[in-house]
Amino acid sequence: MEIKNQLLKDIYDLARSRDPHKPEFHQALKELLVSLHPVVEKQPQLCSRGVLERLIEPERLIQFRVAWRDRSGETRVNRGYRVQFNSAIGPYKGGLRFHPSVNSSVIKFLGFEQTFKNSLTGLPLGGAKGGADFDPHGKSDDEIMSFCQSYMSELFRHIGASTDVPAGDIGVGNREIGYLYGQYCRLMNISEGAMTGKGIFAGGSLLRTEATGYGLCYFAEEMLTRLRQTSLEGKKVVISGSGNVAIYAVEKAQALGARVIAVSDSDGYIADEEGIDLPLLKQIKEVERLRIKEYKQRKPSAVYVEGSEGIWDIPCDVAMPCATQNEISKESAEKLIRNGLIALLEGSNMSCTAEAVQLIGEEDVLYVPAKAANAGGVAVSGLEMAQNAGRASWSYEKVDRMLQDIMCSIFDKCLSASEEYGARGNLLVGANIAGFLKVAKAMQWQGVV
Ligand code: NDP
Ligand code: 2IT
Repeated sequence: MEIKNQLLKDIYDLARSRDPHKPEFHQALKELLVSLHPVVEKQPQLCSRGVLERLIEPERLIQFRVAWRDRSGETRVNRGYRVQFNSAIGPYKGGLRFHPSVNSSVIKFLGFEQTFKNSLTGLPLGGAKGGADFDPHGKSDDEIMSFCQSYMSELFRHIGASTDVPAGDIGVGNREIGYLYGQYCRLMNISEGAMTGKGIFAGGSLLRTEATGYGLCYFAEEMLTRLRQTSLEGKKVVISGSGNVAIYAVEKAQALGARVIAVSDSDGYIADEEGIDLPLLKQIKEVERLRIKEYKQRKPSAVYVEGSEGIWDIPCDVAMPCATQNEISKESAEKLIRNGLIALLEGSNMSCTAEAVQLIGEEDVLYVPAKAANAGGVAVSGLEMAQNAGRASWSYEKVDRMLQDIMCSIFDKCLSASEEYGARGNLLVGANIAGFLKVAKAMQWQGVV
């Protein structure tokens, strides 16, 4: 993938010279800039007033110490982050990730991507991301609570219902949101929706837990119907990961008649030709918080293989990576294509390496980048914010209908932008352009700030 336009090349070089050691951020930036070539040619005025220079620079990047005490009374210190990337179209919005791989490059790429994803939802949400290099694996419940409280003891001064609204991501689920939000309310003497993904009994929205995985499948169904005159019914689907996004992608794909034959975690993968046993998966992952290997113990007919990348060797019609960034290498993409892949939808943010994206783009495979495919999670977060602001609580059916409408409208926006800018059916180009246009127009309209 080459950046063709000189202005866009200069922007990329500027970002790299300013932040030479942020490879994930460079990757996400390059992927966007490559797609913007026709916009710069057609509407150069959209890039005047330094819109691109401003867009690549976060409005604020906060880094802080998180000190906490482990179960043996030892003091531990982690590094916390929040990047408030862009507020041109609404309050900063994006998840928190607790994982040892978190660093400022990962947080910046995630916050950058979030800006365009949130734009695609059609809701008034700016872009943000945060987290810490804390590893929740093997920690006791008390340790998790202690860490969350310490993390929020700094973050609380930077967030608020109309300022910045965090949510979950890798390693941050309903339990962690509870501890984080509890500490926020205590410190602020306020009980308002400054976070999403809250418990249903504390202002949370029905369907937020399921939203990302369900949204991914709603997008897949719409795309397969409109572009291939088929559906998920009867398709063989491989879904990586076994966390929040993966579990609810399995649930909705199965409900739509697909046969989901594999899931994974960072140690290895399970292949189950009979179709993944969803109640068993939920019991192991959500209730008992065990490794995916345990599935084989309880269902001996399944196969367990060490190493997570091997999951892409399994022939399938639809691939839904739902674990982490760059989980699909060029080699994995080659295997998927050779095995007859029809569609790949990114549930995880930036699932594919740049080489994998390039390769898939050369084939007749439907490819949906994360900013479009996994936008259902943040979309329902936006609906949670609307409910909180209106002191309302909507039914499951209402939120589900709205989620379906939002995912179908994101598909429409991607397809129309791809047509308008000369790349019909290229949903990567369409998502990047449609996401960018709204943010750029909002920034132009507000002047140089
Ligand atoms: P969870 O923490 O619930 O689950 C993450 C899953 O991915 C686990 O199975 C985990 O395995 C696996 N995983 C994490 N890191 C790696 C790695 N380095 N290599 C292999 N496997 C890994 O997170 P979510 O399900 O919430 O998030 C998954 C992806 O979806 C992320 O990319 C996230 O950014 C994205 N996303 C999440 C949204 C949400 O609402 N939660 C919304 C939109 C996107 P293990 O337990 O072994 O670490
Ligand atoms: O990557 C994402 O979109 C998320 N982790 C969800 C963000 C949110 O604010 O719900």
